[in-house]
Amino acid sequence: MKPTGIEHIGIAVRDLEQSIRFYQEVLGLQCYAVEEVADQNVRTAFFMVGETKIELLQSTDPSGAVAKFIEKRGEGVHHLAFAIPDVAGALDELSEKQVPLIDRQPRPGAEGLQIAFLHPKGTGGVLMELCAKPPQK
Ligand code: CMX
Repeated sequence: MKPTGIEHIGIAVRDLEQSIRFYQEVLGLQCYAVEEVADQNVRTAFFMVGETKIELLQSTDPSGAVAKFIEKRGEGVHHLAFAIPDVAGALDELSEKQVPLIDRQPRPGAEGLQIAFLHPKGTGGVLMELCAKPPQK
């Protein structure tokens, strides 16, 4: 597999509206979308800084992944997402290499992308996400 770029950097926050204000009013970035991703129990807010996308994540479920992360480690960088042409193919390849996967199949993510997570225990402590545009119908 070969990532073609960083799709986004995911940042876990306690209060999405308060964090949006910081990114807009202090950093001068523009929030261009807010989206709930029911499958992942998060509300997300997106910003572009140059070519790089930042995704803020607030949990919608006290026992969800982002809520647990904040409880254990506090707010902060939560995951690194790679753009990749084919998530299913990459998962097959990683599985053959015994890389611990969280998702064995692509799932629906924000912005209509197909996504899958690799477990941080197999990646040097970084939660990694693979993202691809869904196949055109
Ligand atoms: N980055 C690095 N390590 C992480 C982590 C993260 N984001 N989240 C959890 N961990 C570590 C924990 O610190 C813990 O490490 P230790 O065993 O050394 O203490 C270990 O992973 C297990 O953590 P846990 O709190 O017991 O939580 P779980 O095992 O229940 O879940 C994980 C951890 C990564 C499997 C889970 O968070 C997950 O499935 N994440 C993928 C989905 C996700 O994060 N969705 C939200 C964002 C979706 C989006 O971008 O739309």
